[in-house]
Parts: sequence; structure tokens; C-alpha cells
Amino acid sequence: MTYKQGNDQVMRVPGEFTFEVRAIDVAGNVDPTAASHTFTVDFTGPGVSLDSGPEGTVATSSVTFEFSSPNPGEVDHYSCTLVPTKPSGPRTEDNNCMSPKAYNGLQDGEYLFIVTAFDAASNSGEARRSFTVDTTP
Ligand SMILES: [Ca+2]
Repeated sequence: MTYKQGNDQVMRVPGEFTFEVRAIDVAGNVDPTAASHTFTVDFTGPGVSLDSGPEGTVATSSVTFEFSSPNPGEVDHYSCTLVPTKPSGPRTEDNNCMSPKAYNGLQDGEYLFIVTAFDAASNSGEARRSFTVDTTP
């Protein structure tokens, strides 16, 4: 939640808030039933860590990554991206991936894998891993 205090001080306060609107008429009669709305303010990403996957140079064209969040209840979804970095090529994006995430038929070269965890408020945290595929004896 962002609100102004005085003229210019802006505070961002995470937490759960209840907003109530109560009508008062010109005679000063107060509406006995306030309209109420509760919402949660959240600025913190859920975090994600890579639990397994290729490291360094691997002699296989199929790789699998396993990942998890230290705050699994916070995770709305994961996004997985594989970027060929050398030679560079089109990235493969999966905006709703699950662990384990497998890639098959990779050409020899260098890659960057990025997994991002999002919470329901679109806060995110990511983990990345570079690796090299070399299947040439
Ligand atoms: Ca959060």
C-alpha cells in the first residue's frame, strides 16, 4: 500500500489491510453498515533455488533441472527460460513450468537456464545456471 503522509513522504507498508467506507449524511447520521474490503500488500518474491541440473560441461543433449522454493505456499507459478548463449539462438520460454523441467535434443553449445518463481502479486525471484553441451567425442 502506498499513501502520503504530510506533503511528500510516501510509505510502502506490506501486510493485510481492511478498508472501510462509512457514509455520514448531512444530518450527521452514520451508516451502521460500513462497506469493507480486505486486501493483502506484498512486495516480497517467493524465492527459488536449483536443486539439480547440469553443471559445467555435459556430454548429453538431454538435460533436466529440478527446482523448489523455500516458500512453496507463496508460489503462484514458475517460469523457465533456456537461452542458447554460444552460439546465440532463440530462447525457449515456458511461462508455467514445473519441476522437473527437461530439455531434449540440445545442440552442442553454451546455454543459460533461468527459473523464476512468481507469487500472486507478481513479485518474483530467480535462479540461473550456465552449462555447456558437448556431445562430440
Ligand atoms: Ca510474496
